[in-house]
Amino acid sequence: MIAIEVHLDADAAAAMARDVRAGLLSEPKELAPKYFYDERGSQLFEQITELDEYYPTRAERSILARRSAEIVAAAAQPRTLVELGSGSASKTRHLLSAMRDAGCLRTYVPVDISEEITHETAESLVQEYPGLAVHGLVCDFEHHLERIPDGEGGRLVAFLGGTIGNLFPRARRDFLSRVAAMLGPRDRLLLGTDLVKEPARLEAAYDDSQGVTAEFNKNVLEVLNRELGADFDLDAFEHVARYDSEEARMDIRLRSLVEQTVRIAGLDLAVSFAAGEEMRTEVSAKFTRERLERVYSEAGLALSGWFTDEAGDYALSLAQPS
Ligand code: AVJ
Repeated sequence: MIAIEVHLDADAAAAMARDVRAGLLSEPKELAPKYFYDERGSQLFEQITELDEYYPTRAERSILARRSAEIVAAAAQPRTLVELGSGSASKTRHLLSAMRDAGCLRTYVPVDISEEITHETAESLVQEYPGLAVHGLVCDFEHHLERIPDGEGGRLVAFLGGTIGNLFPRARRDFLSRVAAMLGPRDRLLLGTDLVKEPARLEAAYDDSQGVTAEFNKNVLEVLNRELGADFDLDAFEHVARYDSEEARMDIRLRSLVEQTVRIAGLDLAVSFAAGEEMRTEVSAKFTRERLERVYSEAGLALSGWFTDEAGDYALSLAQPS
């Protein structure tokens, strides 16, 4: 009942080196948020999701806990649940249970970058859901969407957690267009998005009083020190999290506290920072229903369902090919 395919880039290390070089040489400097998530970074993100100030994970979980049956009905009783960035699938069980209760559940397709977690998740789910087939894919789903198997009887393709917010507009449109191209007429996308709200609450969610988010942000420097032999001094940078209301996104940076030169041995590169210079490490876009309708329509999708938590802080939306 379990089949797992691995499509990992042989040259992930080379891709990282290329990315980091380009980012450090660009003006302003920039690093991609995917490099946050080594083991320590993943642990720190887990801690973030438990902070009082960081509401998105709890809000999304409460929508799934309360409304999965409605979501499954609105998605026309899909037989297959595909999950992009499945991880430990902790929130997914609400959807799987609703599909089981509706009598439509056949197959779960977790797509994740971690082979170990995908195996563990598959093992537990086949025990929890007797008869469930798991067809896992270990890959970077941003690049390997085409590998996702076709499903008879409709697929629900879930992309939860608000990770879409990390993409800049062009990358977001490209990604959603490719999702649209893989969806058949019976398939639906289920997308998690954080919503626009008062800047003070947004900024608190990304600059918590315990400093966990600051540590998470700085951890990317530790990743570069280890993977690329860099000599970043984490104490020479500070965490900056600002809401950009024009672009409707959180803008997260590391600010150099002093004038300094950092050496990245693995890239054979030395990079200078001015005192006060900021390097962007992440954006996290916030949406309204209208904005999301526009984003969908630019990608060949149409919004067909809208589910928020009681406070209206976060949305899960359904979309279908238009
Ligand atoms: C995992 C991308 C959804 O943007 O809220 C949390 C990452 N960064 N705090 C987000 C994050 C700082 C998170 N996502």
